[in-house]
Amino acid sequence: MSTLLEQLDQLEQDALATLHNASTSEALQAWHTHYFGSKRTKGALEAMLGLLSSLDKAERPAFGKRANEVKQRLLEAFEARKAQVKEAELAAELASGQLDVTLPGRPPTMGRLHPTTLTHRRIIAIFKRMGFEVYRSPEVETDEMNFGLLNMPEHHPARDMWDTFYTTRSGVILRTHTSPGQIRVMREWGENGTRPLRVILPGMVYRYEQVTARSESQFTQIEGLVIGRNITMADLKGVFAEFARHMFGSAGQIRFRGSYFPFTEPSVEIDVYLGTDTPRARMLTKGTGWLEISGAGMVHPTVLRNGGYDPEEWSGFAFGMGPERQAMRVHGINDIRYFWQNDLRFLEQF
Ligand code: FA5
Repeated sequence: MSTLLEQLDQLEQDALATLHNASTSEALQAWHTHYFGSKRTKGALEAMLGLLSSLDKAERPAFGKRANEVKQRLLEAFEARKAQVKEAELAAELASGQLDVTLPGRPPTMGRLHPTTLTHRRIIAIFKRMGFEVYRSPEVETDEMNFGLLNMPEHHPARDMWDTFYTTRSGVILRTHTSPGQIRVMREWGENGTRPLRVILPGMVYRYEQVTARSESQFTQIEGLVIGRNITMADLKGVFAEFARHMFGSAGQIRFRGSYFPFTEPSVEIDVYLGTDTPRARMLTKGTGWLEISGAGMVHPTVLRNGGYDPEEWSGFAFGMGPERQAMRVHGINDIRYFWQNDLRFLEQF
């Protein structure tokens, strides 16, 4: 017994002496591993405890108690030494001048809004000033909403106007335009066809079509819908002209051109003038000087009826505009593909 206790005393003395001499974090770690072991190795203290079984039963409690005292003492001494060494290391690092606290910090880089978001905000602000509310409708739509209820029953040839992304779920598609939102907002906010509406519906649309400098397969639209008792084509022209004045400035010219959409009658398309002075303008306008920015027209009676309004009593106009095309006119962007390529050199300019 006495020899084991002596060995324990000796271990304690040795340990305290080597701990005192350990002056780096690495040396401290090595010391700790030597006496207390690691995941893979047994420490010296534990090895000694293993000898407990070789003692007489009567001697075991005294040895166990002493071993615990040694363990506590060593752990406390280790923590104290660790704090001293850490402080000394920090002081040495500061003194060696490797850390220049006068160096300016790195400023965090600021994120910014996407040009499409900025354009949407600008367009929405203009329409809000004219008393429009904003309605959001889903990007994943039913065939019925996107086509059927907009006066394009199955097999209607006008469905070919939009090349559609179909999903694996029958009757579910990615919307090709924001117009299905017309039906949704009439049904949801129209109070069974009794409430006049003045809304815009912004959002992403998808078309399985050829990507060119003026056409993307994923882009945004802002739909507009006004329903009231005596709404006429003159209201459409007035609202759109007012919008264009704010968007493109008083020098910006727009024109209305007769067109066809199954859900409006009569229908028009609206162009903004880019001119033909530069190769870019000629390319984007196919040499005409005019870039199409919106489809529009008087809401078709069938569509009013599908939204819950009596076409004998109510009339309305609608439009569906392309914000990216307008941003191209406002900022002189010559290719629509820049919008969704995520090239920071482009995006950082806004
Ligand atoms: C439509 O999508 C109709 N829903 C618009 C409408 C709404 C008419 C309400 C009547 C009443 P169109 O396919 O022409 O129409 O698209 C409308 C606008 O979206 C275009 O004028 C153009 O500005 C923009 N646009 C169309 N296709 C693309 C494309 N591939 N890439 C970028 N912008 C596009």
